[in-house]
Amino acid sequence: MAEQPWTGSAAQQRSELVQRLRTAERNQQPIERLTASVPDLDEVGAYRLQAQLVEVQAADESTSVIGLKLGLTSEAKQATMGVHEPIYGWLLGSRGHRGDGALPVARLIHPRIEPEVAVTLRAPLRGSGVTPDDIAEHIDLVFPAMEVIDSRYANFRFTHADVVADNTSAALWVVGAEGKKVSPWRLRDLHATFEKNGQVAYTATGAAILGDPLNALAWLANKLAEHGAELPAGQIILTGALTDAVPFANGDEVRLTIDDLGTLTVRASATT
Ligand code: OOG
Ligand code: MG
Repeated sequence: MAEQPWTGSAAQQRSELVQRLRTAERNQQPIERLTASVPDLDEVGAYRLQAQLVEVQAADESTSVIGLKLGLTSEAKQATMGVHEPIYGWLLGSRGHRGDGALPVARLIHPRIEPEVAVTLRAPLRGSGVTPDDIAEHIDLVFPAMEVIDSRYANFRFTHADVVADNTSAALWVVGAEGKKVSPWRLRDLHATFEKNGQVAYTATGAAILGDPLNALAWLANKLAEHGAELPAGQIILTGALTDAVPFANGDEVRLTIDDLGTLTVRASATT
């Protein structure tokens, strides 16, 4: 039997919006934010577009989701991007690596890189009502990490719904080769130094992340529960940038040093 006309057109509109983002990425051609043409795109609709976009990306790259990321969990990021609410997205196996090395930026639109803390959990955690205490009990390892973001929107200009649909600007990720066992209650006090080409760009402590990375992870568990999902065990979870991002062009080298966690150094490379 034929689909209800309205069902068909809603699904069709979703596919068309996902294709806009995917085409922008493939052609390195930024687009106008989706909400300019679909002003009623809401949070639920945006996370649905995100899931569909990630499915298409994973299929195109014969890869799968290997982790999760939080975004806009620091005051610095929220102020710069003009969106005052945390967001989450997905990390693909084909788009990152462990340890120091080169990150391929040649196929990106306007890459920026930001310092992060990553964790893995020892057991899955399902919301709702998850507290920072619950998160602390579940954390296994902690890593220094970085994320290359590359909004598919012109000039990184977007609303909350737009950036969610764009898988939260996710492009590339890198996580330290070795995780450390750190008291979860120390995360907020860890001091981070983020350098670009030998100059300190920013410093921050873990408290920059919603007061404590444990708060950000609790938010994530509870938000995932709204969408029928859980925090997975063993997967990488980026807790959101500690500071603003910096432009990351071919030849740039950035280094992140975090108390107790060590150093991570990457450079932008034109080769893929
Ligand atoms: C959105 C993604 C933000 C973070 O760590 O705060 C993010 C953006 O800034 O384009 O990943
Ligand atoms: Mg990030």
